[in-house]
Amino acid sequence: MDKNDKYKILSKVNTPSDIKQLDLTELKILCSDIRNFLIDTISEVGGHFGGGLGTVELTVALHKVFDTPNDLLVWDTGHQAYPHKVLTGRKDSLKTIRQLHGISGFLKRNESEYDAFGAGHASTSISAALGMAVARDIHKDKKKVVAIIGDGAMTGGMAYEAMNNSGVRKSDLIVVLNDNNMSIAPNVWQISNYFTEMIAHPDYNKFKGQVWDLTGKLDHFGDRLRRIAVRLESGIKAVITPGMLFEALGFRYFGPVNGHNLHQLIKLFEQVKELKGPILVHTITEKGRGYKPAEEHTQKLHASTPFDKLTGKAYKKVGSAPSYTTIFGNALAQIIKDNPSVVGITAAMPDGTGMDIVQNQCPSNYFDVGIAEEHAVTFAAGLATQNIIPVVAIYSTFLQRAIDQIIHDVSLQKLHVVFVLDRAGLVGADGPTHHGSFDISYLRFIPGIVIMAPKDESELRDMLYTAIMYKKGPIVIRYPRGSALGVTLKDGFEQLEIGKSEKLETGRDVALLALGSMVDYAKKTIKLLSNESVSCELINMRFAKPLDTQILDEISQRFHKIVTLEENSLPGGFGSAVVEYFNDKNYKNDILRIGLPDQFIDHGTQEQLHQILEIDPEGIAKKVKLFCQTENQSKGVAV
Ligand SMILES: Cc1ncc(C[n+]2csc(CCOP(=O)(O)OP(=O)(O)O)c2C)c(N)n1
Repeated sequence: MDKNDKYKILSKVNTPSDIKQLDLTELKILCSDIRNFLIDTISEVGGHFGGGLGTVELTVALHKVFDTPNDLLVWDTGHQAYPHKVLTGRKDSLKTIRQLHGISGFLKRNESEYDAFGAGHASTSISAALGMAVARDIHKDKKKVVAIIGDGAMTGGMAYEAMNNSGVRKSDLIVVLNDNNMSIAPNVWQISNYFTEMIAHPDYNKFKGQVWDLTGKLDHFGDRLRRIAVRLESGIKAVITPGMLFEALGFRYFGPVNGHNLHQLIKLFEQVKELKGPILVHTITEKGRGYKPAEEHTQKLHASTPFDKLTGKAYKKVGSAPSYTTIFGNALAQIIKDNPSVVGITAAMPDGTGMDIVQNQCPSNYFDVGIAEEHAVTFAAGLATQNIIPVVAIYSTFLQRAIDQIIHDVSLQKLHVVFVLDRAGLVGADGPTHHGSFDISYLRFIPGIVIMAPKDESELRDMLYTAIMYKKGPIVIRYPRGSALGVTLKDGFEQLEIGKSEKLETGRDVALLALGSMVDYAKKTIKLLSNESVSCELINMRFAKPLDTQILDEISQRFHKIVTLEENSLPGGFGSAVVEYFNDKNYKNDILRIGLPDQFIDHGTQEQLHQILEIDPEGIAKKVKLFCQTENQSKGVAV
């Protein structure tokens, strides 16, 4: 079938100006086209899926009513903005999404003038939108600012900080709460339960009609009418209006509206567009809407690798080893069964972190705190004061949120909290917002903290056990995204000595000090270099802090040339720690630091990115060979 026949209206739409003249019937066909286009494209190339299917009508209504890009749409998190990408000049490039040199899976200011604010981490939109609204007021401009935030992102504290500040400032700002009752997993938003009960209540539905008549069509009498309405109905209203919370924060609340009813959405946005002050529009949508397998999927197909369009099932990669995530989840569940004072904590990522295994096997030792990394850490600190051993599993990139909590609430008080950082290193398709490039740098300066990285999944199990047995304070394990190496696992666990490395190969010309995922790459590098007659010693360092200073002293004596290898940003990383130590000891060795460069790294597969950055075995071999051939490098060269 010709593409133009298949997407009848979408084929004629490239930018929001193309939808301004469309009537409701045509707009409805456009929505259906966008859905089919998303299903056709994302089933082939993979990507975030369910969120976008749920925001089709919302996106069309917003671009129909608002004058984008002059009016500013600020999407939270970003994975639900695929329909926005389709309508804003990126229809043809959607098939490149999340691929090397293709468009981003999230919002990106330098990708489109319609992306008013970059996103990837949750709960930022209201703060950014308020900043834009205040700037507009300073410039005496007229543009509208709209933040679109999901109910999952609403579990993040920053959203409330921003709402409180908006209520106080009273700038004109519209917040659309896209409530699909789902985060990635079912949402843990207490307010959402409240909404659900209230919305279903017959008294509420009867009453809502009356209040809406009085307050919904606000003109310049609106405030007065609203006050009267509130006074008249205060008894009932205090009990049953879902908007109470938002109104207490200074927002006028409109809703809940059916977020798939295009007519209702357009009418409502046209009305609230002209209102003053902070407005909250509460839309109820369904994640995965219009695609049966997604609607029925427990996670509403939040994201997927390429999948079969008929069944919604992802095509399976054959023969890959279990992921580090699964190995971790199983190991933690095994440990909890022997020691019930150990608990697992996730910040809205049960499946992503492997904590779903603990949830299934040891439900009373499992806590999902919502998208609230800061809270997760201090909650863990509280547990630790009462002789519970909390294991907090958070992606490296999201733990960035909680640095002060790690310093002030955990480390300063020497509380025994185990931090498990999945996705440490380059994550691939999610790109710069999600790479776990910085955790060694943002943790290493904290006094007393222990930071480990396993060379394979068996060592991950031992490190988890070691961390749980440690008892003396905060202890961190970082490991990469994806399949582990497929090594044989033993049944039990071994407790490792803190700060002790492991010598894996003895060599003559150069010492490779490798951490975590880089140990396996170093082994492959050594094979490549053996053909070039370069003989390498290999140390699995295991600890970025404390360093194994005994082995460093020994290596400094035996080798002039030393290479550090890590999958962390070079500034402040493991290699920097080694260089600091050598400098403090006045050792004069040549040190080459290999790791992630001091830049934000775009998206692509992990393999592609490693290759481009020359941190794959071939790239490392090239660098090490050159280093060995060069005399008298200055100390701590980074490449
Ligand atoms: C700070 C942070 N923690 C965790 C995540 C991972 N994450 C991505 S989307 C998502 C759920 C978002 O739910 P919601 O805002 O309701 O959007 P929906 O997917 O339902 O459209 C989570 C937890 C994130 N992006 N940012």
